Amino acid sequence: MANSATFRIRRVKCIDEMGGKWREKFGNDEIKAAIFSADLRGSTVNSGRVDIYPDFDDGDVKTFNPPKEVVTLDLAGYEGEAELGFSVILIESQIRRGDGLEKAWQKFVDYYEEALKKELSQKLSINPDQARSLATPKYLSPIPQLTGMNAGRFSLNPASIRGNLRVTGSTESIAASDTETSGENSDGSGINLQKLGDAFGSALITAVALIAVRFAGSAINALIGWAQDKFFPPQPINVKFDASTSPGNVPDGASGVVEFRGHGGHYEMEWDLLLR
Ligand SMILES: [Ca+2]
Ligand SMILES: [Ca+2]
Repeated sequence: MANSATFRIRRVKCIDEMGGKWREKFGNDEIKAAIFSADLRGSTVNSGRVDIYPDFDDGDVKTFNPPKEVVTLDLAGYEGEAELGFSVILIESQIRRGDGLEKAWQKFVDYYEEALKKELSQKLSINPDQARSLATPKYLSPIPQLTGMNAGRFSLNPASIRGNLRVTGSTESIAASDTETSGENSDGSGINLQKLGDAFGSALITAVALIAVRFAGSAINALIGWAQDKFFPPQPINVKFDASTSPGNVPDGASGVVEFRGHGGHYEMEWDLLLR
């Protein structure tokens, strides 16, 4: 069973250096990247500036072998079809760098917390602090069956078992109660943990989309205004994958290429998601 998903950069290609022909002739691009995301237990993650390559010219490709590991997300024992989102920012910075990345990160966190609060209050009537206290390690794990007749983890409908602590008078409820951490917040007794995981996932997808919209196109100037370094508009990556894929593998569909355009430049980044 996979415990985590790690976003990795496989390679970055400079299709067109930033600026016009004069800048391209006399200078090269010093490229870094930053990735924002959040895990299935409600923790936001920020890679900070990740060095890619300091001297890109047209056509240059920086390949990481093995791929460069950037951020790792806790899957909380989830084994179903998962969806995670990543906000990827490409940055060109040479001598000076400003606080644009820190401000972009704060925006991302604000969007995430706002979306999470809304999801939780509408669907579960709890707040983010309560949600995080319930999101214990592996809280989304399928619950093993206790009886011989139903031996095998998925002998009953997993969706009805997983984390549904309201079911009573059945083997599911016994199994569910047994996995609840003792001394847990008492609000936990009525919470569907699958819905809790869904709320964290939805808030993440919303935050990734909002940061892309907020800083798309000309609005990127707002971000550049904060920074000495140059930002490409943040690109959203949403990836759906089978979280039951064996650890050590990249699940089907959990890889791709994302493009960045801005400041007269054009780059592409090949990425994947490794489960562990
Ligand atoms: Ca150019
Ligand atoms: Ca050049």
